[in-house]
Amino acid sequence: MNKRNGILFLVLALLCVSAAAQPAPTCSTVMGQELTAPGEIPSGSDHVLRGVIDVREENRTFIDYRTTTTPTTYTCTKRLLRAYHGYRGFSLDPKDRVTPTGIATGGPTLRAAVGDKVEVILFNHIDITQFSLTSATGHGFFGEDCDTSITTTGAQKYPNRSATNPEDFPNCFHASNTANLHYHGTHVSPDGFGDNVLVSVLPNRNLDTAATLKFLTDSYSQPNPTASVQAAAAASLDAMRKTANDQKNAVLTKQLDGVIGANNEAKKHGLWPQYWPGWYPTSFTLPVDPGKLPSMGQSPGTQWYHSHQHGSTSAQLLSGMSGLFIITGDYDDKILRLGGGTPAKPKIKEKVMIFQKFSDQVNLVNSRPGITTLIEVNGQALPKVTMKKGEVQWWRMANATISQHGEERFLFLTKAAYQDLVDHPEKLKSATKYPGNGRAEPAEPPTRSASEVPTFSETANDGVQFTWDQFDAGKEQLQFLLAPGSRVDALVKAPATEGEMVLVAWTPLIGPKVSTGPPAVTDVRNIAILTVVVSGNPADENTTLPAQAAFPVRPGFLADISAADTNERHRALTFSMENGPGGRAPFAQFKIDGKKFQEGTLDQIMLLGQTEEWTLYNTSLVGVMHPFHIHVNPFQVVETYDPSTMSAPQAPKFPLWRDTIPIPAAILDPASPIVDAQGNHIVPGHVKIRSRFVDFPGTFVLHCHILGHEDRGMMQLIQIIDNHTSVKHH
Ligand SMILES: [Cu+2]
Repeated sequence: MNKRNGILFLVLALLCVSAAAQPAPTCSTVMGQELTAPGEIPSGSDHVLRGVIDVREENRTFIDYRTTTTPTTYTCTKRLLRAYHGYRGFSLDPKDRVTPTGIATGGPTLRAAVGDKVEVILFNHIDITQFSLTSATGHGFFGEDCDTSITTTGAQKYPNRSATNPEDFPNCFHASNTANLHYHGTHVSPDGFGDNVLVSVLPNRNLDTAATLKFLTDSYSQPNPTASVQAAAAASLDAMRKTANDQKNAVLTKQLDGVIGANNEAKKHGLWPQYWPGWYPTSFTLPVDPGKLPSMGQSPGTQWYHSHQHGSTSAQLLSGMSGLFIITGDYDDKILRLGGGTPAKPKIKEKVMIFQKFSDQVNLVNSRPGITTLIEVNGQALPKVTMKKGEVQWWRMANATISQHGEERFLFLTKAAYQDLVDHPEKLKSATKYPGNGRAEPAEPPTRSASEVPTFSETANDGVQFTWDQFDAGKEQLQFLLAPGSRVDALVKAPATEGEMVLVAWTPLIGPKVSTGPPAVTDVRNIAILTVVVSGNPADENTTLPAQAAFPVRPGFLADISAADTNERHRALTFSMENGPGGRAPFAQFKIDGKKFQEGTLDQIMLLGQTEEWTLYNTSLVGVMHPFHIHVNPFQVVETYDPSTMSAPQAPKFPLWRDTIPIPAAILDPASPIVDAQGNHIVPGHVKIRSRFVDFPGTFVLHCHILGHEDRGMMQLIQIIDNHTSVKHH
């Protein structure tokens, strides 16, 4: 399965968009090659997905587009990155490895059906001498619990604390060597060995990995292994502490004392231990449709997984610690029959794509100026997708970047229009308008038509399928919107004429001023994702979009939630970005309801089985749309208000199910009575959502999916509690 391992030494000059006289460095990362799918860990014939994800650091290459050189150039960069190495089965044998080495790329694609069991063992073998030993526990063992970075002159650049910029633990970048797994888009328990993001798997290079692998493999066949697995973890943490003490590593010994103490404290209160000694076994079943509202099943669709260690989610995703999780069911069964094929032998081509950016930066503050990391696809830079004239392919795309804009327009440009923007970058900038309301109106993309570029007919958002009416109303569009954390499935139809087109993430310039908003893109090459080459007549390829009879039927558990269903249970949450020195985003304070994430405090408590309506406000001015994400249960978006484009809130004709929704940014309006923390009169943007908090009581989080915001506090700890009890009083 190591398809890309052998494809080395690509000459970057293959890409005719790059300037002349390029150096031709050798690079393990392929550029301009036909897109290939990541290696997969599928379910077995017994409906159990068994796999190992091993976190290790490795020197890996990726491709940057560099604007500091003359001429500007694509550059192969080699950095020490942490990575998810994937293995089929409970194995660490290289013959079972499905992920490449040496190339910056995501983890393996997990593929399981609704109803299947998922058993994935996570190992953390990160070398703590390579990645800063910042505290996972925040007990002040090091004097500085946050990751630090220095300027080129040696001054401390991060944290750069002041009265308005406290950067207090745990809401600062930290614990970059500690890992876990979040199964984003799954409807499973957030507790125990489920989709539990409240565990921290510590790096443990001294682990007897073979013995641990055997122990965990055996545990999966035990009827009730929790107690023995927890006992083994406690013994393993004691062994880690003893080793640290024997090696006279006082700092690590002290940290492990804190870890063991925290776990003992949790145990005393009947809570799940937070800290794990370099390993963690996941075990959950993807629930089938129970056919009984308000209970829900697992939506078949394009889900994904990623690291969710608070303080390091952004750095770890930039390292590549994310992968696709394709959950199959009736949805894909129907779509794979398009054009007369079968799911086993489809005529329609299914392309899975994970969009990632790569960087080794410790945190978001010390990014190297002049280098903008490209959005790579499946670890490939500017890959090529070949299509026949009029062919319809099925693209399943997950946005694993940590984009600072909150949402982007993904659209195709003709090669000629793209080249024109390469040659005339001033056209991007001069077209941007600043209406003076705290937002910018970015340049419109060049005009294009369905006869020139591929169209998108979306079949699902965030791994939740559309109804026929939703699909039919939104067919053959020239763009789709995609936020970090979100997914889009679309039937992509090639134009009837031959040619080459470039998919771009259109965010040329956003923000009140370039200097204070999120990083502006001034060169179209920094937002190019892939090229489509259309050539030849279709022979056996699918060329059809589905008719109603062929379209998958949305499961009953995804029935629309009405206002009456919520029974007047309303909440309002406000996402704010309070600017620090200079108003620059890296020093802003990221809050929900005026507070940063607080350990030990539940900010929202919902009752199991209840349906609620929440209004999510965004008071941020610099054009940033915070993508709201909540674990466990998807929600339906029933109202949107973007004050810069709407005179009143709008209800969608067909409310979409999502698990991540960007909240439109605020605008300045002197007549508004609403005043933000900086004293500006503003009109906030908002979305209204409805959700059923069903099936799984437990403790989990909601947060902004711009993960640099989450790491610094834009997150809440929440709980669903079961209000059924055996207590009687009569
Ligand atoms: Cu945010």
